[in-house]
Amino acid sequence: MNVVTTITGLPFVGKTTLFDLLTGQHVATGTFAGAEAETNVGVAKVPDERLDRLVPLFKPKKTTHAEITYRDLGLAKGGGEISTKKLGDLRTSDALLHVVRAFRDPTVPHPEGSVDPVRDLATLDLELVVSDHSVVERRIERIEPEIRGARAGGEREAKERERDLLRRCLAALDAETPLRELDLEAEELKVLRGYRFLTLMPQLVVVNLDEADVAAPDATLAPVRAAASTHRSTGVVHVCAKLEAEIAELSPEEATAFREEAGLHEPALDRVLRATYDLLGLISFFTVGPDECRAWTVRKGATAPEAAGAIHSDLERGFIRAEVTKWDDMLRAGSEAEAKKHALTRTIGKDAVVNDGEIVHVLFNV
Ligand SMILES: Nc1nc2c(ncn2[C@@H]2O[C@H](COP(=O)(O)OP(=O)(O)O)[C@@H](O)[C@H]2O)c(=O)[nH]1
Ligand SMILES: [Mg+2]
Repeated sequence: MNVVTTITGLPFVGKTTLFDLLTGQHVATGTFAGAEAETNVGVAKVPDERLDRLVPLFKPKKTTHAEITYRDLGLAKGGGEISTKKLGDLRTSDALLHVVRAFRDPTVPHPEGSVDPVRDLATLDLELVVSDHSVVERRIERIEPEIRGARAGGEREAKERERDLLRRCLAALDAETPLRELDLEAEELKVLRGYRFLTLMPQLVVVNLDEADVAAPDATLAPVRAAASTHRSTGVVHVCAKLEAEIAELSPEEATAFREEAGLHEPALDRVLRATYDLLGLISFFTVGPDECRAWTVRKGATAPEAAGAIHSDLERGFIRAEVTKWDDMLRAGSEAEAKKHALTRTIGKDAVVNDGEIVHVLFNV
């Protein structure tokens, strides 16, 4: 599956800097007029040590990591206001990555006049609530005549149920509660997903730290974590986009030395990508062979045919069975033949679930 994450946040918080880091692009960052105007799209490779360790075993011609598509939407209309059209553009995402500024740099203007990540988080969250609120209001207005016009019976009842559900949403939004806080049945969730509500989307809050705080980030992070923890499907990670951008220019050896000195234990981008995976409930499985070793993305709980469908629709349509081996069992066995010999490979049918880190070989017939 192709996961689309949209980067949001107030102007000049480091969205484009982070976008460039994630996607390896070089879109201009800065505080000049127009820096916020464009929408940028790029792809990030999801780092996966497991896949990297399988490569020497199979010596494939090609290695393909899983990917996440990132979009960088400048939200500013000017004067710190957020453009309504851009808010609408957010609706086509699977998740939102919300950058909040915690770096102090006095040369970078702040639309609110001071650095306060908790306030900024609330400001943008409120924008999202307001945007969803207007969608719900409009839909309720339109659904009433539809109910009157519908034939009595199933059709009318379905519309009435939808209206009642939308009224529940309206009440939540009136109380400034994001829709992901509602306890929803699977069927209700399906109806609401169709509206692509912004407050229903998982949100990863990325705190963009000051260079001086990277070694001891907890004091800055604690209040943001406390604010975010009141919402479901909301994660918090930290980066220092500026430092990471500087590190990205170094050789691997220099980068490692720099990280150690600065007290950065792990590349921040790995953390962001992994957190996005966790937040969306995604897992990776692998296919291996002499042509290609590759990581694929599916939702947790995907069945073997669904996983096969991520590779190609023919594999799902003609699915017979799959042979699965845990990646580390394969590594220990040394080859597919040895893994089979030691009973490390099992055969699964169409109702079985594929797990994170499994190597999957699909047998199919179309
Ligand atoms: N000091 C400091 N400056 C940063 C950091 N991240 C971004 N900036 C600067 O903030 C300005 C705005 O960054 P940009 O990525 O264009 O922000 P955007 O408007 O949210 O896309 C640029 O001048 C960046 O160099 C950071 O972590 N620390
Ligand atoms: Mg920008």
